[in-house]
Amino acid sequence: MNKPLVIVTRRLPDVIETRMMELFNCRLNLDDTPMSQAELIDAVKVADVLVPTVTDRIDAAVLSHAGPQLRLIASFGTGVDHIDLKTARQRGITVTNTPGVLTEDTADMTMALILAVSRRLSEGERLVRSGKWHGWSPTSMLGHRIWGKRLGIIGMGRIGQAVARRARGFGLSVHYHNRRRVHEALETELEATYWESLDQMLARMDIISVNCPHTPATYHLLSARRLKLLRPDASIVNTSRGEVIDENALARMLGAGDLAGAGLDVFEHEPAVNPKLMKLQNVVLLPHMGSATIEGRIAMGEKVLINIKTFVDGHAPPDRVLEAMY
Ligand code: 8YV
Repeated sequence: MNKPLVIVTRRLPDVIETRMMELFNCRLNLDDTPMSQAELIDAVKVADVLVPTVTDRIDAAVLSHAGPQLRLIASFGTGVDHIDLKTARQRGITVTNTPGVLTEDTADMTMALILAVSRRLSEGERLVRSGKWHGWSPTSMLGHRIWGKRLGIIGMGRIGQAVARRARGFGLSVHYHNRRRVHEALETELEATYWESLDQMLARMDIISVNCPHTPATYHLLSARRLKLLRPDASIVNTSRGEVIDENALARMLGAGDLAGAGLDVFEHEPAVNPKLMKLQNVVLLPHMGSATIEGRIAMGEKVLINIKTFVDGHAPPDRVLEAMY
């Protein structure tokens, strides 16, 4: 491929866009609003390489319009649930992502949410900003100690492991459920206890952290039935994908006091947030910012550049995504 046409759906860090324009015939979406389906269809008709983000739904309908020149979808992000991998494979389109470089930032955000929910940080800040704080009292703004509590991690991939390492420093005991048990040396290093049964783990934890990808198998993994297994004093944080939790059931339980709290960085229908969640005090709501660091975004962009460059030079890109991984 000679100077392939690369269409980038959202604005990326300046340094990445500059390099992208040096290397490729690059078309940027200058107004940075998420592309409509019609715009995505126009893009796949002409692009040799598409660089989408989580806000672009690259489904079978969009891909059915792809011209034969579209050979690579180099996604800017780790999660690939917005891309129909099967249809891409059937059409001979390679898909890449950006794993590894947002692990630590997302794990930091997970810990931030655990602390924010347990120690009521958002509520406290709202109180101060409201002007209604009348000073210290022995009984006000009491949260829950996290030291000595049990953390159940759902999904012990890179991010789950990074959460586990941090959690030990906060005095949490680490438990996990995963499709496959991790190897013994890693389990020992993380001091993590494996639960083959998700149901049994849920019933025993103080805090649950969702760190698995969204796939057909994990859609509503935390269903209404499973959420009811949690203890009423338990809380839940999610820095993965909203679809892993039945958000309506979660909102109902939080509203009824059947769960202590939740910290959510992701939602089922982003950017829409369930209005029931909006009304609750015991919920911390963040705008999908788990990986939002300057360093992380540049590293993600560099990965996208390497994936495209390697591919157009005729080699296997380092971060090729295969359906079998999900
Ligand atoms: C990214 C994410 O920023 O990488 C992911 O899977 O969820 C985010 O943190 C986003 O996907 C960018 O496309």
